[in-house]
Amino acid sequence: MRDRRTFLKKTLATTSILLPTGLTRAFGQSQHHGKGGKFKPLILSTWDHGMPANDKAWEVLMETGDLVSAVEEGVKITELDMDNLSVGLQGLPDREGIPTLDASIMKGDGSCGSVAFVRQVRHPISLARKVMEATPHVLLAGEGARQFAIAQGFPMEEEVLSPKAEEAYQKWKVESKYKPIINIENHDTIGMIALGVDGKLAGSCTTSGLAFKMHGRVGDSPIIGAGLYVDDEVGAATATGLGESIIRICGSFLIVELMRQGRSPQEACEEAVKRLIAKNEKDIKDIQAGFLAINKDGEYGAYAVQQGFTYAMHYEGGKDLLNAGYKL
Ligand code: SD4
Repeated sequence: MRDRRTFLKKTLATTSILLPTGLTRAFGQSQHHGKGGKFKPLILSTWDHGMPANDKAWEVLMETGDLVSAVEEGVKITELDMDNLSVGLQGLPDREGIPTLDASIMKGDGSCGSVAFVRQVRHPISLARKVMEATPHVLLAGEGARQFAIAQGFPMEEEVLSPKAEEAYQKWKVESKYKPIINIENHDTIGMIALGVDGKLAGSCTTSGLAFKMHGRVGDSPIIGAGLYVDDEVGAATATGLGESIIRICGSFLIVELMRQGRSPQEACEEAVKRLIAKNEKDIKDIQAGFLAINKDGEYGAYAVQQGFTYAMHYEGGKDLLNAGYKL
């Protein structure tokens, strides 16, 4: 067996220095992984593409101080990334060949908005923000979400698959096997959580969901409490991976509640992974799911079911791409 303990130890080694302003700064790439590291402000995102998304979010945060705009603008970078096949309209389509998108956004005061099963909208995260700010609702889905987008002046994109998505879809159609199994090595959904210097929190999550899913399938990403949860009193969490397994345990809400009861972000993510494994035991070998969490003190954590979950972090004075610990 691979030496998981050593791996985790490396991931959890921590050193940071508390500055008098309440800001903390880390020195050196490997010195601040995992619990104990304290950063304010702090932005965390899922997967490698979290790096450019964090750059944008950081820039917006520094320019405007607006955490919600930071987490919106950050993930919009990923929604436009033509190499990303799990976020945005260029993502892999459902089994009918149609890309359908899910997204959510949340502030630590409980305001939130999301869209599910939405078509032709280039930036579902911005539509989710509109749901939060311009309607009395939390979640709009399908045709209603599209009509709301039109009413709000969002341009409607043509439903043409990106060349990469078209190629993958044609290959899939040869056998047309419906197996809602996520590619363990290659997820791309982006979840972003951010802590401002004032201790306020916000988060965003956006995805095209599972490749070749059933038409109408909605994952965890637009479900507040599953793919994303943010509470200024405690902290924030976001999820990536097989949405069904994450919804089953209300993953992000669970992590925030565990932190409320005193667990560190790292401990809370590990407990959520344990719970997820227990509730999805039958298929667990084929499931990947990963969680990210921060608390209001600027501590953070990450953990996944399987090896391979990376996350990006941006803080005062630096940024890193890190490997999360894993259970199996
Ligand atoms: C979903 N959680 O729709 C998303 C997929 C994902 O990396 O995270 N892929 O189930």
